[in-house]
Amino acid sequence: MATEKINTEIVTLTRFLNEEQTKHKEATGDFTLLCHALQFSFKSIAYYIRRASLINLGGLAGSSNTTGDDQKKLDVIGNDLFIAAMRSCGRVKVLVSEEEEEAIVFSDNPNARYAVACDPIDGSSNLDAGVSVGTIFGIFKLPEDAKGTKEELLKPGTELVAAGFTMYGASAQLVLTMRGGPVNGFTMDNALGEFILTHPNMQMPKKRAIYSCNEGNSKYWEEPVLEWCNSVKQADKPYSLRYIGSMVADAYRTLLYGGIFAYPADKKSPKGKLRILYECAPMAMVFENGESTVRAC
Ligand code: AHM
Ligand code: MG
Repeated sequence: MATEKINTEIVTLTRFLNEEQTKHKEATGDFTLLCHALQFSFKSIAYYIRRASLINLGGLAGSSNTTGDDQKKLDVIGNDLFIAAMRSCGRVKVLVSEEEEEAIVFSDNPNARYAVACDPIDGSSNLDAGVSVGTIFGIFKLPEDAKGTKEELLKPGTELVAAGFTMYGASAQLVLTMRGGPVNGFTMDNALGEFILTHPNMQMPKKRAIYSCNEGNSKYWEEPVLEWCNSVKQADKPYSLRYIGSMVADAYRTLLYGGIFAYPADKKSPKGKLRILYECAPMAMVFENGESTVRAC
C-alpha cells in the first residue's frame, strides 16, 4: 500500500535564519537574534488575535494613536508585545511604531545596531469581524556612532536592510525579504509552533487582472486617479475588484495572484493615508524584491 510521502526536511524560520547567517562570514548573529524576537512577537500576536473573542479582547481600548485613529484593545496589546520583543532581544536601538507618539530609544541597549519601524496590527478596523490583519516591519542598520535618535530612522526605503509582514488569516503567513535577496514566505504550523518555509522565492505573477483600492473614496480622487480606475474597468478584459481593507492581506493576495493595489492620495488625505516609514517602504521592498526578475541568491 502506498504511503503518503512525509517531508522530513522541514525548513523552519530558525533553520532558514541560521543558514542565511552562515552564508555571511562577517555576520555577528545580531540580525538573526533580532529576527528571532520578531518571530516571537508574530507568534504571540497571532495567538491573541485567534483568541480575541474568547478572552474579551474585541473592541476599543479607549485611546487614540499618533494619527488620531481609535486604538483597539488588540492594537495596544500587539504594540506592547512588539516593543517587549524588540527591547528584550538587545539588538534594537530605536523603534518607531504606528501606535507610539515618539520614537522609542532603548538606552539599555547602547551597542545595538538596528532600528525598526513597525505597524504592529495593520488593518485593525477589521479585527472584530475576524478579517485578516497583519504586522508590517522594516529594519535599518545604524552606523557605529549612531546616537539612537528618530532622525537616524528617517531614511529612504532603499536603505532598509530587511522588511516584510505577517498576515494573521486562516493561518499566519510571514513574508520576509533582505536587501537584494528573494522574498520568502513562511506558514505558521500551530502544532509545531514554528514558521515553516512554504513559499520560497516568491515572485509576483505578471498576469491576473485584479485591482484593489477603496473606490468609496472616488468622490475625493483627482482626475488622473479616476481615469486610471475607469481604464482598468473599461479594459477589453476588465479587471476584477478585490478589496479587503487590510493592506497586508490585500498585498499578500497581490503577491500571490498578481494585480494592482493602490491607496491613492485624495482630497481628504492629500499625502495619502498609508504611512511611508512603516507601511509603504517595507511593502515596496517586498514587491521590488518579489518582481519576477529577482532570483534567489
Ligand atoms: P491602520 O494602520 O490604521 O489599520 O490603517 C491602514 C489600513 C490599511 O491596512 C488599509 O489598506 C487601509 O487602512 C484601509 O483604509 P480604508 O478603510 O480607508 O479603505
Ligand atoms: Mg497601518
